[in-house]
Amino acid sequence: MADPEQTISQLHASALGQLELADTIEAVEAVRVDALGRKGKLNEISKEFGKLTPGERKHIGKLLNTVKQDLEARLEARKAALETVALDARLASEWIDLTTPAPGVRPGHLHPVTQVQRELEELFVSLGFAVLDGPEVESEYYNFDALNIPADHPARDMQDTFWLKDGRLLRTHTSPVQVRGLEMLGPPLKMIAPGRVFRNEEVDPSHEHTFYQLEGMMVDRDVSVAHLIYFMKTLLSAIFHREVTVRLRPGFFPFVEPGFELDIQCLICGGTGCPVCKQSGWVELLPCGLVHPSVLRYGGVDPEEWSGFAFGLGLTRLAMMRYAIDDIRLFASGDLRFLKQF
Ligand code: FA5
Repeated sequence: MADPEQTISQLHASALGQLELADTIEAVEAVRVDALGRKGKLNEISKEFGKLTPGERKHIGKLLNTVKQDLEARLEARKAALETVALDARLASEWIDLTTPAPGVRPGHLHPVTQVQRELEELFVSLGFAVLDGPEVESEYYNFDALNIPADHPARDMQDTFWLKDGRLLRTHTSPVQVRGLEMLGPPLKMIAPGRVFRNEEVDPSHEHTFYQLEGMMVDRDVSVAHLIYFMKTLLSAIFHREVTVRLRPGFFPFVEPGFELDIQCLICGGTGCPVCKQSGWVELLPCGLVHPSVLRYGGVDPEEWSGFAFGLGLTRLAMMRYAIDDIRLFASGDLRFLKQF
């Protein structure tokens, strides 16, 4: 064995040199394993003790222990120093100034169509109407057949839609809730059913493929067109808070008899003609009529005893008129500059 004392002090010096350079906790640990680990350099020396005289063994053993203790202490000190540096850096980067005023809360708000819908719901609830919901994915039966629109009826072409592979469809109007409501609640009945509807049609400033309607229906004894007109007028004055010019003209829908179209004078152009009213000065808003006896029968109601009116308000169009919005596509555009105005 070469001079063990010299070897030990060389190893000591070399370990201290490496420790000086170690600038991470992992690097310090590597120095420890290299010098003091089970297979470390200082332990290798102990293996050679057999070759020493008892006197040398005692002396070298003591030296080895002192060096080990010294290294142990310095390794710990270096590790602690590095941990403090790491903690300081973390604290500096994650520092939060609790005295800084919080950024203002930026609350969202209801979509303009929802606002109009909620107002109408409140109005109709105050008039004793129930608010019903219907499925957006509807059966052909409720969307068409039960509304007196059999498969070969031309009225189906006016409401082309999106079909599912299983034969169901995205409802083209809220009218299916008429029959669902009759089945569920029976007469006498006053209900509205707001909701989203879908049509496979060309999109333009006044037509969307996805829009909102609000269905209304009242079934009781001796319900007449007079009731219908009263509720239509109440609805319009509640929404517009002012006189609006309307016109009532005959309209055909297989599920009402007689049927009407209630149009409102275009509030975008004041009736002079614009892209929203297609230059006609009028906007179709509120088709309505007296519930067809066949529909009452589909709903399990005897038309000899009961009669009713129904209407299908174009809710998205109403919101356009209410807020003078000249393009229906803005509603679903997700453009915050547009939405923030309401
Ligand atoms: C219907 O959907 C009937 N179910 C309404 C009805 C109910 C009549 C009860 C009688 C009794 P229509 O297809 O006309 O009818 O649509 C009703 C309203 O929805 C229209 O007056 C219009 O305001 C609105 N509307 C129709 N198509 C679109 C569209 N593509 N984009 C936006 N609004 C539309």
